[in-house]
Amino acid sequence: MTDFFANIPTITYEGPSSTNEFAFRHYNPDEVILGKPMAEHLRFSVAYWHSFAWQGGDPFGGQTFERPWFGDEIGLAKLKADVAFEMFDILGNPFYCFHDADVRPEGTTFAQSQRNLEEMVDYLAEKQQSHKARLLWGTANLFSHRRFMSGAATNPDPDIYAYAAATVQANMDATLKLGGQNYVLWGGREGYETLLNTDLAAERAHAGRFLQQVVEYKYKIGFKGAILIEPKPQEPSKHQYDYDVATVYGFLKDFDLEKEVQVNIEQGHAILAGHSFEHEIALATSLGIFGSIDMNRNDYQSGWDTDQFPNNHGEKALAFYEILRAGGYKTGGTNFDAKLRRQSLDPQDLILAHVGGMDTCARALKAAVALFEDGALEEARAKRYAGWKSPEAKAMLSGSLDQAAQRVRDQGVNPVPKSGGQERLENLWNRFI
Ligand code: XLS
Ligand code: NI
Ligand code: NI
Repeated sequence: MTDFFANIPTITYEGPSSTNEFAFRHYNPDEVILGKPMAEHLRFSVAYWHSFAWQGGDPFGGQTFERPWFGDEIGLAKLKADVAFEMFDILGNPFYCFHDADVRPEGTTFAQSQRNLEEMVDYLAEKQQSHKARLLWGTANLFSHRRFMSGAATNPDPDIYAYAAATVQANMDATLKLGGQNYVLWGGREGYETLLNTDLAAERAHAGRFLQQVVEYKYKIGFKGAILIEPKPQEPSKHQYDYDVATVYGFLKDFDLEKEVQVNIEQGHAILAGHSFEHEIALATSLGIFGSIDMNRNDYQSGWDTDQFPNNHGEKALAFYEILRAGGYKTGGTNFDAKLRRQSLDPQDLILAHVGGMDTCARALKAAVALFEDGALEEARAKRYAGWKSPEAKAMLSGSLDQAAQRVRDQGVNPVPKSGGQERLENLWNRFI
């Protein structure tokens, strides 16, 4: 045991009226709703990078956090893992996620970085033996080191493509070894700063081939989890190729990967793309590519990815409603891709941030479940489209444009506009929040 979280108790459910800061008021992991425990609906995960690797810097200032594990030695990386699993025990989150760079010191050569990763993967495997948290997904950091400044798979330099391939291979091996349920690719620098120096067609083709190679490698090593792309429109690149769910779907279709790859949708990225979180989830579920979510909250004024912990359950309820409608997560989960504000220096801030985030999501889930069980919203939706059940309506879709038009010419179809009833449904929705 380290003393980092000294005096912080294990967090348990005490119910909505509890005033104990170190307790859940809504997240009750064992409570069965819609036939399964809340923990299985939510599948919470902690992001190693924000909680344990990030040092508190922003574009105008550097490190604010002082953690006993900061530094480039393997012993410190192990201390970091010790503290991480202590936090997972305190919170009871069933999952965690990491990039290679979060868990191991960077070596001076690829071989040394890989040895460091392997040593840390063995250490994390031991931790998983003696603690409950498991790996939701692994991923490679292909964006922080200066070698990746012009991209990874989309880099103009083929040597970087090779380096990215070796890095992803090592991370997929690590994910397999730790029993990870998904492997994520977020292409932060797979994009461009200026079209003036960019061969867009070549970069896109390389990104497509790279993803095919990742899928081929998945089968080669027998990884049974899902491969997930995490869309984001920009930041750090001016323009990122995996802009949003619709763009990713077109890309997957283009490279015959739409049955092989799904998406990991992040709230803040949806906002940056000019969408709502629930829009991105609904689109992905309708396309059959929904995988997992990165849960956070974006600042609506700042215009960048602020990765705040969620604290507005009404906002998240719509997202969970879409996930419920689609039948819930399969391999995915609710990963807190969220970080403290840089002034939140104390160990307890890390715990309280997650407690609040988990409670916000649990409350959102409960609202979504209640609305779902009530059924009135789905009834109204079904009623709105009921006309499409008629044989003439169905026939239009299998026939030609001319046949569809004929109904107007021959039968004198004269449509009567009907109310969409939005405010009524908004009132209904509000009853459950
Ligand atoms: C950055 C991304 C990143 C991915 C993992 O904006 O959200 O944290 O989730 O590489
Ligand atoms: Ni993310
Ligand atoms: Ni993000």
